[in-house]
Amino acid sequence: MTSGSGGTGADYSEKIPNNVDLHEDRRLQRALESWQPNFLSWWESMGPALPTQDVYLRTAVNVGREGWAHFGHVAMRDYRWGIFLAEREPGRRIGFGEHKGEPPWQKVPGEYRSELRRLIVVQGDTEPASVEQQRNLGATAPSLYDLRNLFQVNVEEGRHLWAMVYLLHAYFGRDGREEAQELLRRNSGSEDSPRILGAFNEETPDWLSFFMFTYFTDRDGKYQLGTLKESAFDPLSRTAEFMLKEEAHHMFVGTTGVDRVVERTAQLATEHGADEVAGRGGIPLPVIQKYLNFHYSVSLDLFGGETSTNVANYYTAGLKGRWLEGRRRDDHRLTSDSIMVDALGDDGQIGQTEVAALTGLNTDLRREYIADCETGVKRWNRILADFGLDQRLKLPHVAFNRKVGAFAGIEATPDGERLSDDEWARRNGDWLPTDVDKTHVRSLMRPVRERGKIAAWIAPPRSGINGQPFDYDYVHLA
Ligand code: BYC
Repeated sequence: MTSGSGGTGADYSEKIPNNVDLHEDRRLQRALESWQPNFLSWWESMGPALPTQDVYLRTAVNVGREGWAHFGHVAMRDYRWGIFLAEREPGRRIGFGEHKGEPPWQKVPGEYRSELRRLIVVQGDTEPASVEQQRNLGATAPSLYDLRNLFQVNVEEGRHLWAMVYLLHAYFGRDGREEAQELLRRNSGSEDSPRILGAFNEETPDWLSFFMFTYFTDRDGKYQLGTLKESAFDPLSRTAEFMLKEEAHHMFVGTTGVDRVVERTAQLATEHGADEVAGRGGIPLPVIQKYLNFHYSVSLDLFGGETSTNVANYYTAGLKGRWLEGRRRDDHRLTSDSIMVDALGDDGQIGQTEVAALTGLNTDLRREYIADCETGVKRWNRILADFGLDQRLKLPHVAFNRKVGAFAGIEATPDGERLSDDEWARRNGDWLPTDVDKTHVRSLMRPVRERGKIAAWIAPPRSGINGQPFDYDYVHLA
């Protein structure tokens, strides 16, 4: 592994691997070293429950374009969680808002301190939350390959927590250190101290949920990190940039995971008929659709309200930009622009309304996200078409099953027709997983731990990890 802290390589001789010259700031180093055992005890008690000897994992060693990761079998508790910022971009300028054109900030400006801290805390809170949600999945992995991918996602979410904790410790003094403690205290689904955002308090009890989560919810992460990468606060921008690199694999796990479930279902449906899929140990397409509906709709909530003064303020201040801000053909200030956002009309009907572009920025980001989600649905439908099947998957309407924003107070069908509360109560089981669906899916989740073998409800992957074959010994169980 790379050693020495010159260039962009990580210094692995230190207790906390990093490329931020941590040893030059003894106070900060000591503060982070005293948080480290708390992190490890959180990992032991809330992280992956399945005991393992070692796992074939990727560890970040460099933030450059080439050769940034090292692959090898490591005991998970010895994983080197480190602090990595992407390289500083010489001559970078703030790209939007009222400070557009000024140099980015290397310190936190006093007037934006609390907003910045809040954004970092919200982002940081999601990372350990997802590890907690996925804690028990190891017990039912469909193959050693999938088990390894789960653990890869888990250790990297742990590293993303480190990324946010570094910012809190390095730039927010005492209250930053307190927030870092709180990130380990809140827990997914806890009655007393739940995680901050809705989707991160939901269960991930089975592998279909895991693949949907990594497809839809991790993809919210991609888009939110994309906006933080634009931030005028340079350390946040550089952290987000490197996190996005790791995030790509998480979405690969989701995309190909759903691919493989759909493929297996399609295979069983062609061989035995659609009605026979469940009987033959597969997951019927209507159940896949319900899981999709659920994970997509709770992920839409993660973008906040259709209109938000918070987001307008974040943008104007330069804290959070738009997705691919540099490619937008406008003035990057948006003070006199407008946008059509999804809204509930005065007549109570689902429609659109025109608002100031700044307050509509959550909608702008959500739309970028929705367009990206469509690409997944297209690829899954191509699999169905290739098998000669007529059924198709589909994203539900933006008003379906929403708990945040313009449609939080109403109910709608996946086609976007308004429903009374009574009708919703009667019919939501047609669109969202019922207890019967969940029990069936869970009953299929029997672990497969033999090299090269795979559970009956999912197709094997096209290839293995890092050039290794599918039947590689990705995980040595304890
Ligand atoms: N649940 O003004 P509004 C990831 C609150 S995922 C509960 O419309 P804003 C990952 C909101 O806080 C990416 N509460 O919201 C994925 C506000 O409260 P206050 C995570 C919610 O601020 C998988 C009020 O409702 N990163 O990385 O414009 C695995 C009014 O809302 C929710 C970020 O989210 C909700 N869903 O936008 C691992 C980036 N939504 O102020 C990791 C940082 C809203 O009235 N966060 N509320 O008390 C943000 O940019 C913004 O805080 C949000 C909300 C986009 C989340």
